[in-house]
Amino acid sequence: MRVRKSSQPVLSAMPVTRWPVLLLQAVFLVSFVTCNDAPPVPEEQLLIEKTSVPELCPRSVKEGDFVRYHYHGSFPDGTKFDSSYDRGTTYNVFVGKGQIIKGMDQALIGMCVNERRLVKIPPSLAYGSEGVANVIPPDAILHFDVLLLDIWHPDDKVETETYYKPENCSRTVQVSDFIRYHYNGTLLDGTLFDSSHNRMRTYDTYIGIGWLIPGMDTGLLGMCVGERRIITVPPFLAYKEDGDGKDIPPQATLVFDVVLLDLHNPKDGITSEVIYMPDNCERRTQAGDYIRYHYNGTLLDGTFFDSSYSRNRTYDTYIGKGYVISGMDEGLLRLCVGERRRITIPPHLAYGEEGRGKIPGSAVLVFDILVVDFHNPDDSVSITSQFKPSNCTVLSKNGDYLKYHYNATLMDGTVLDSTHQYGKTYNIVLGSGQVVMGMDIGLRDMCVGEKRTVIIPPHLGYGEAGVEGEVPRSAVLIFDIELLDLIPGLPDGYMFVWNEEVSPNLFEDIDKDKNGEIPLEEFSDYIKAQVDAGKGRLAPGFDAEKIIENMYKNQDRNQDGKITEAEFKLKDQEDKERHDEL
Ligand SMILES: *[C@@H]1O[C@H](CO)[C@@H](O)[C@H](O)[C@H]1NC(C)=O
Ligand SMILES: *[C@@H]1O[C@H](CO)[C@@H](O)[C@H](O)[C@H]1NC(C)=O
Ligand SMILES: *[C@@H]1O[C@H](CO)[C@@H](O)[C@H](O)[C@H]1NC(C)=O
Ligand SMILES: *[C@@H]1O[C@H](CO)[C@@H](O)[C@H](O)[C@H]1NC(C)=O
Ligand SMILES: *[C@@H]1O[C@H](CO)[C@@H](O)[C@H](O)[C@H]1NC(C)=O
Ligand SMILES: *[C@@H]1O[C@H](CO)[C@@H](O)[C@H](O)[C@H]1NC(C)=O
Ligand SMILES: [Ca+2]
Ligand SMILES: [Ca+2]
Repeated sequence: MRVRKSSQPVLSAMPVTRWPVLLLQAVFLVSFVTCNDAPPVPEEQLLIEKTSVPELCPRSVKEGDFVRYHYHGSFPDGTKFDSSYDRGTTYNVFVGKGQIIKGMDQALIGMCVNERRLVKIPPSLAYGSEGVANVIPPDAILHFDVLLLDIWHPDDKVETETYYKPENCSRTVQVSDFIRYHYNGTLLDGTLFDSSHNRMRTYDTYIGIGWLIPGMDTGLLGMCVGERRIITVPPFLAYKEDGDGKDIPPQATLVFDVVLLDLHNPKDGITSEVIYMPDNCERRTQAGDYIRYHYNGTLLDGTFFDSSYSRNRTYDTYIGKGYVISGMDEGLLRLCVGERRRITIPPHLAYGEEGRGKIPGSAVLVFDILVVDFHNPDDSVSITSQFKPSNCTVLSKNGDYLKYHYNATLMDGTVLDSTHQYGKTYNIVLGSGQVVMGMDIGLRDMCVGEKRTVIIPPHLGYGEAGVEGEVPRSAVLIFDIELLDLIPGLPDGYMFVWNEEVSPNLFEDIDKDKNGEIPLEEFSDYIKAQVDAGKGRLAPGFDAEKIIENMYKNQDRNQDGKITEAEFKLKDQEDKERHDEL
């Protein structure tokens, strides 16, 4: 067998431009023979001309291989006697087993896929002196223009070649896993027959349980998310002698370029990985708590799908009540404020086969979360004393006038407010509704000089609404408080009390000019004088003028701007019965 090497380098991409050259050679040969006017001498030797050789030739035909090829068969004068192209299907056959004429059996040896050969076969290696009735005359030399498209061998196995492996490859595909991947499927000659990209979605399937062709069922095993592989599947592990549809011919070797995007098992639960744990964690979330957290959501391959940060606010929800996907409901348990976790949720505990929005069906979700705060609707105010003076006998109670400093923060340390920045104390009458309920509670039973940390759940703070631009919705508040002054209040319901026995001649005492009636001015002067002399007390923390005015209006029964003795007595009488102001 003589193999003539092509004189020029031949580029695999240029078979078409070679074609006219071949034709010329064929014509030249024919004309040479006819010009000589000699009887055609049967050529005894097989002539092979490699007219196109691909750059890469990972495999070449050996005896026993099965091949698929196209050919154009002609006589030396160029007359066509047969062509696979006319039939639209490749010629498929085992090589070296006598299933084809000897010359072809020999000529195919050593060919690689996409190689093209012009083969000239003498009759002794073709149809001899008999020929084939009506097709091949006796002693015919046959020319075949052969293009090889496929090689495989019955002993072949699935071949996998990983060409990219991510740094972290902790979990790999096992039998019965569910996977999502992208692929480009080509025949061995490079013809694309299918691509998941054309459908704009991943291919999603169980693996190893017969949902896929056998070659893929094994070829995908052991992959990790992010890995890229070439999986070469011989036809007997793919679509066999039937092929599939119009794109996969019978007996075709298939080459899949695969990237794995997602992997889980229906038996999976969630996984929860601590990324950061604060030093102090006295309390952990439990079912029924209300939590505020930030999150970044990605798919397993790192594709971002959602983040609380993009909305500039935390995600807030009750835990364990089915308000969030079940995987998250579970993942939010046993967390500390300030903790960071990575929670990985399989689709059956997330958005299932349907997916939602940017989340594809059957996707595993990865949430990186940061716990901002949490509380329980049953929580009361938590009070921790930070400093107690040794003399802590006079304790604050409702009605007391308190002067205190505070630093207010959120649980994550965000500073909300501080009295120190205004350079003066915050002053309130305890129990009068001047501060949120939680603060009223937090300031109770405190003595001057005491320091406390008061934690206020939102239902005793600023509630679900928060304060626009200042306090987030449903936020737990932390107040560090120092009580600087306490002015005891009056008994409940009193705005003025006498410190000592009331003058028996009260009306006369107040009626300074002794004209038998008391205008507001006389009344006001008198009360203020008593307060100054320490004989009586006005409720601290309120506007004295207002209190006195109210007292006066109470006494001036007919509201004519003066109190008469009769009005005074009447009111005094009632008050003794009703325990009211004066
Ligand atoms: C790989 O995993 C390790 C440990 O979990 C982690 O520290 C590292 O950041 C990971 N690398 C990548 C590229 O994800
Ligand atoms: C498939 O082809 C597309 C488009 O050419 C390409 O982006 C992708 O990387 C290829 N490979 C896989 C595994 O999808
Ligand atoms: C979030 O806040 C940033 C900076 O304050 C602002 O630029 C952005 O528009 C806000 N985004 C939304 C969704 O409110
Ligand atoms: C979310 O991503 C942003 C930007 O990368 C990062 O600053 C933030 O810490 C992440 N949050 C969580 C909870 O992982
Ligand atoms: C404790 O303080 C109260 C009120 O300030 C005061 O009356 C009392 O004398 C103090 N007792 C001692 C032992 O200092
Ligand atoms: C508030 O914070 C400042 C600065 O840390 C500190 O000096 C002050 O004592 C704090 N006030 C209270 C009431 O805790
Ligand atoms: Ca008077
Ligand atoms: Ca009157």
